[in-house]
Amino acid sequence: MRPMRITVCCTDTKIQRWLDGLRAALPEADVQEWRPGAAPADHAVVWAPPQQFLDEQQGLRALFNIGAGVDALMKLRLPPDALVVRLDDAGMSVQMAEFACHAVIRHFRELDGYERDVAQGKWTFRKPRSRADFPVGVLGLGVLGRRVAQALAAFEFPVRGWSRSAHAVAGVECFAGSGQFDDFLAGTRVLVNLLPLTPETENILDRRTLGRLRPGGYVINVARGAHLVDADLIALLDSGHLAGAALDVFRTEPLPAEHPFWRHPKIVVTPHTSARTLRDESIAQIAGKIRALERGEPVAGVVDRKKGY
Ligand code: NDP
Ligand code: OXD
Repeated sequence: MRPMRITVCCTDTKIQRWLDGLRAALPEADVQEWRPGAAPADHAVVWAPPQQFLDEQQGLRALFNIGAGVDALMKLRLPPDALVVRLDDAGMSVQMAEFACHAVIRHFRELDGYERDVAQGKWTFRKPRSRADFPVGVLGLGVLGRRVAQALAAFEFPVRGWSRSAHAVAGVECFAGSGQFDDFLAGTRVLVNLLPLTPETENILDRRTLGRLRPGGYVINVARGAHLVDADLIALLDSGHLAGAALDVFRTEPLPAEHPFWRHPKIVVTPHTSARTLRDESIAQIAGKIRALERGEPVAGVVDRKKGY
């Protein structure tokens, strides 16, 4: 019997480290970087593969995405019977919680203002603000959103969350479905976006929805750039309805040099770094799932192709 074949097709410049790690974790498998015309593999480990890869590898049993978001993959023609498996935390949720809490607290405690004051040699105080005036709303209560909501609740912010189906999360007021979206928004001042990008959620952060946030709203987008209508955000910042935004993801990445987000005084930009894929954790998770699938067992993190996440 031939050994199990695993093909790796990803844009990471350090692909050799993925190959070495997978070979060490699955010594029984034949692990190779994909090249056009390569032999059919059983499992694939991918990030942003070309369509040619998928067309040639129609017999795959599973496609392991080395990220949590599968939006780029779902736009391609996939092998019909392959399971699509996303990274299931693998060290991302704690990073996302750190990043989101930092962004919320920096805004709430006016740390940017203090930094400006100190740069001018000023020893000044601002009036302490009340957490009750800064309810935080988390869009998406999945692997990452739930962890973020709980971390913010631990800082005693009033926290609400919105998802497609109903959830119960301790310390979080939960809303579900389009029928409760406006109520969720109306009680939110600081919005953290952790939705997957699907046809239903694309452009969801527009003039109408952001306009429903409480006055002085703050937007933290750590999910995907295409959730946000850029011009609508800028209009609401300039009108004063929104106080600011922390943006980690963009429609075009890297963010083009001429994009107004770079220089807007109320926007903080980071380069898609809120929760990085951790190679060792990811390889361990993928190797464990490949072994489980080979034993005929179910695995977590399988994408529902109809829902798109
Ligand atoms: P999950 O799939 O675990 O969770 C998605 C959540 O969104 C679920 O609660 C789901 O609801 C909800 N949701 C999906 N569609 C809708 C809808 N139409 N209306 C209301 N709620 C909806 O994803 P993760 O938490 O793991 O990740 C979220 C996203 O974060 C990823 O898709 C990716 O785009 C982004 N990301 C960004 C990173 C970065 O570095 N900036 C790093 C990693 C991920 P329900 O629970 O009912 O299904
Ligand atoms: C992801 C990402 O989806 O890094 O994992 O954005």
